[in-house]
Amino acid sequence: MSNIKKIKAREVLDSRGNPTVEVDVVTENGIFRAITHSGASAGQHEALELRDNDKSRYLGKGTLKAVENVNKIIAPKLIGLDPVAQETIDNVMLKLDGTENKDKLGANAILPVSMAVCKAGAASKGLSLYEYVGELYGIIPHMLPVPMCNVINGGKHAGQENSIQEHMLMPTGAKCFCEGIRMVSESYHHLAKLLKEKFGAGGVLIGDEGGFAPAKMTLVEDRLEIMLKAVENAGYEGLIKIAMDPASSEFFYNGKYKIGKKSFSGGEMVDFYADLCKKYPIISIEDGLAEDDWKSWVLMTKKLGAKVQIVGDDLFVTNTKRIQKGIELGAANSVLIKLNQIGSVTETLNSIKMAHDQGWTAVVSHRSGETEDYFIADLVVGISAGQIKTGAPARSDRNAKYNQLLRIEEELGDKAEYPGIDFRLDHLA
Ligand code: 2PG
Ligand code: MG
Repeated sequence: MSNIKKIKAREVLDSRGNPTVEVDVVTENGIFRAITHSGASAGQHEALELRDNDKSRYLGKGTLKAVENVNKIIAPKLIGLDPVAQETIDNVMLKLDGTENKDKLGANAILPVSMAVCKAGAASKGLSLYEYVGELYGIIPHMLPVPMCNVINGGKHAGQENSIQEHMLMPTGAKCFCEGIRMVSESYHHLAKLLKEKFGAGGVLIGDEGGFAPAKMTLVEDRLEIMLKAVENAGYEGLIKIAMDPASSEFFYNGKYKIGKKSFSGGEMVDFYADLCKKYPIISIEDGLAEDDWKSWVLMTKKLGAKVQIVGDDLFVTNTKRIQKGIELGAANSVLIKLNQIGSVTETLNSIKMAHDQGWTAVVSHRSGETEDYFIADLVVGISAGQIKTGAPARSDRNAKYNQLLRIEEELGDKAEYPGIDFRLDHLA
């Protein structure tokens, strides 16, 4: 038995230079550390991210209250517990909070404790984190994910209003994860060259997720075309497909979607995507519609769902209540999974289970504000999700995840699988 001896939280910085919460859980096996992440295009229905709102520190974004909630309220209740009791420990924290949206303690207090406990639990059992997550989820994991690499950043991640947020490459034609990440990395460098030729240094400015943010390229068609040209120049035509996350709640005003100077109804947005899918090899669209525009989601799933993965992010916020509603309505066929949207490991696993039981896919995701913590890499393998979205293959906050996946693939050796173009098949569930 190596029960929890000590829990200590502190304020550290994330990839955007904003404060976030780091937690150490100490057991006889050592110190287990986790850091929570933070969104910019956050959904309205997410669990609460507690900020100090003290304008004299970090422009109001300080996290000292959340740190104090860990050190003074959560820690005393967890000392002495066995870290392998993940569900019990998460439930203790949920009870301590007692609100629907973690309004009292903050998801940014509860989640890093939950993640650090999970790492301590893995060590107690002598397992790698992905193996232990597999045990919690009830499977023996061996599936590496197809990465969704966001090589052109827009919207809130690039300081641009009314624009599509994420333009991603998915190396579905690779034979294994390490080949996939190499294909995307090479394409990324070819993209840099093309953008520099076109726009000079301004073309290779970087957004929050490590992708380029060419401000002058206002048309989505132009952005997709230059990405495909980069893929072709790298020699991978046909082997890399496209995924998009418009993050459309960010440009939805009074019932209308506004992209640049154009204005669309929900139905017109669906037609806009249908048209893009005819022209380009798009295989996945996330948040094509706004977080409460259920009717248009249903329409889009009916129209495009057979061919295209329709992923709900702000729509579902990793919350089983909203996923259940989506299943009943037929509003999507995939759920984006973000730990801090719901705020504990157990609840995250429950959301994944609900999606998988329905035959839907689950895409494990980073946030735009990330850190060196690569928990999601182990999570995605542990649940055999088959897809991860964690930014461009650039910047250490993003590559920390890809690098951990390379290590896991090496550890799995011959047992490692890579779904490639079959990433949507039911057997992944
Ligand atoms: C998204 C995410 C991550 P953010 O919209 O899917 O890419 O962005 O973390 O800013 O919500
Ligand atoms: Mg999103």
